Amino acid sequence: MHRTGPDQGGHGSAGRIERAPSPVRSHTEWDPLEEVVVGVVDGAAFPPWHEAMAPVLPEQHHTTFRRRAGRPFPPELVRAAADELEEFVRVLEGEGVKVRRPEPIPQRRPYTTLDWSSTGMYAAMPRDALLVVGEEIIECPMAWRSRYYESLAYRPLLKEYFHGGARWSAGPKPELTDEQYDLDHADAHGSAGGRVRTAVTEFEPTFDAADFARFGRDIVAQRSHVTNAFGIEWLRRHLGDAYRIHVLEFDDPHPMHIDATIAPLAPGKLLVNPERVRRVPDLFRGWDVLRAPTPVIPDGHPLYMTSKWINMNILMLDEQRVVVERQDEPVIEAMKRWGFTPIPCDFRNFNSFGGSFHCATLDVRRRGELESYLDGDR
Ligand code: DAV
Repeated sequence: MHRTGPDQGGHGSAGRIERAPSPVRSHTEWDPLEEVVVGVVDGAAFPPWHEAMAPVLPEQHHTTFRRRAGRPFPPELVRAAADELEEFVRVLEGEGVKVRRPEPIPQRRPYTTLDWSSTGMYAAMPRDALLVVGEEIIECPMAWRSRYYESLAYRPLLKEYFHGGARWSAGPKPELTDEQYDLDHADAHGSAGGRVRTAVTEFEPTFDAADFARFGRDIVAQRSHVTNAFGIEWLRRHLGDAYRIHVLEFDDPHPMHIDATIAPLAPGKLLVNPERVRRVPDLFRGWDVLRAPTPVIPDGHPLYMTSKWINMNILMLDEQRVVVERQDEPVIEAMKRWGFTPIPCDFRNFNSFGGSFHCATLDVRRRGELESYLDGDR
């Protein structure tokens, strides 16, 4: 394969400056990270209750969500999570990564469409709202009404990246009318093994970026309670022939976001959730499959929106360095055993908001070229 390195086509740094590359450029989850967006928890609020959220929120927190709908997350938790985000930013900067932050927008101000009204949630998880594929950054047509305007917090960055040469696009803005939801999803609960009946219908395309994992020319996707087949097909056609989207199904009765189910660590190295990946898909033939250690997050610690498998939601800084939760000894030890260099950072309070290091970030730029890494399907 012909490889075009950043230094080719010119002599020394002068040549590089003449061909200023797009500020957005990322093909994988593991190439060397140069610039990243880290979310914020400022103004984070419980969204208004909507039945489409029921299949993914842990059942023990449903009453909390119903009771506190539209109200702020507990201020002490917001403060603790914000402190952890600051530590995370320092860790990333210390490793030479340029960190950008969204501009907080009002989350509790009501908005309406022709059909419904809602308030927002937060700008904590850029991984959900925005998808970077190569030099393009895509605003996702998210399925939750409370996330309808979430990408506005990133607009100053999106405009800057566009002016710098990035491609900027957005999925078709969904109406999110009642036809978008299958609210009679009683059998969506606990149907591991069978096909999960999801909370979203095929009325219009919806997807969250976190339902896609990038492996160069191959992108691995899942259908979920927020990502429908229509959304995946829209993305497939939008990206064109340079990419292959593979839709996989896992043993997960509550699918929403693929990044606590599989996590590519480096070429040929895949971290998997041992409960959800019972049989490794043929696509990964020849890859080392590493099983995430059993989570150690105590039962008393509130995880409002995720399972404890958020322990495997790590961020690769390159094929070696990986940011891991400081208290998660088993993950730290496993990473060392597998030959990686874990960089610990406190993040447990942030975890309560529904994600960890991968969710809280969006890699804007990683060094590296567009290549193929998955040959198992050919
Ligand atoms: O528990 O699998 C992880 C990702 C949330 N953004 C879970 C959800």
